[in-house]
Amino acid sequence: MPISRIALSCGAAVVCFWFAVEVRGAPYVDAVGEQAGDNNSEVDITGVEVTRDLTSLNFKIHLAGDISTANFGNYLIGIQTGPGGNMELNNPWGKPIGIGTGMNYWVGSWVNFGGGAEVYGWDGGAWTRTGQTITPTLAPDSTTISIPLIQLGLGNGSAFKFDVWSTYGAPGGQSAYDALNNPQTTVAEPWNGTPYDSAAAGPLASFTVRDADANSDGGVGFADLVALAQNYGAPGGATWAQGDFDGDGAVSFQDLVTLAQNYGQGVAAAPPAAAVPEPSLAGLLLLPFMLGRRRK
Ligand SMILES: [Ca+2]
Ligand SMILES: [Ca+2]
Ligand SMILES: [Ca+2]
Ligand SMILES: [Ca+2]
Repeated sequence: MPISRIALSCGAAVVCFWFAVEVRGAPYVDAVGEQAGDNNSEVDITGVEVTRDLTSLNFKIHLAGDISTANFGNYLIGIQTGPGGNMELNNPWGKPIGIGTGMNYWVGSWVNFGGGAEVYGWDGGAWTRTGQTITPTLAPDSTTISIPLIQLGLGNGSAFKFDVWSTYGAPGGQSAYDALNNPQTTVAEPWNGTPYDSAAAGPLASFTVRDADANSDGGVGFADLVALAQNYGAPGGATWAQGDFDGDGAVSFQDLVTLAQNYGQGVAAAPPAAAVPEPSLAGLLLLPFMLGRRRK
């Protein structure tokens, strides 16, 4: 019997304590049909999923149109990790798009010629490439850019804000046709290079990198425990989302230790009426023994 089913049915007294309120990180959703221009749905962002795995931060950018048919779209990500970012709405590709409160990293990607993505960091005076060119995973209506965490200076507990933009590569100097954090048209005529500031448009999206955060919602809680429990004992081939937190493909005691060490991080406190005790480290580590007992 999967451990999760034991936990969910409260079949064992100890496991009944393993409920906690999690901060749910729904996929980031954008309006549809509000992009600048009439029929260029390949630059109409409909949503973005952000996930992490052992080594990478993955941005899956969903578009309303087929990016492989009219494959001239450019898809950009601006990331604010802390003070000291670029506040002048410029970036390495010379597009008047940025975050007026500071942009520390900038990712530019294209989907023609097989696709590619470049990551740059702002050092206070200039943009500098970090790492090699990344090859996005392309689908008719999405492009997924997997960025090594180290290229963004991110680790366990790192929080950042971001926005995702669409535009075109040629002619140069064009502004944002769509922006994830704006349900309205960004600027009336982005082809004329009117600057676009995401900080002025509204609250930026945010994400927190957490070890053992299987479902990438920024917290380590019950849902992550369930993901691990459902795959506990897998000898190989498991993913981060399935509870393999050290990248060896197995879901084992070592992964459970990582989860236990991070359990409760980024998870909202339960309201008083529904308050239940947090699971203890010792309680979590009893999991394999309980599983063994149930299997007999
Ligand atoms: Ca949109
Ligand atoms: Ca939008
Ligand atoms: Ca989680
Ligand atoms: Ca593992």
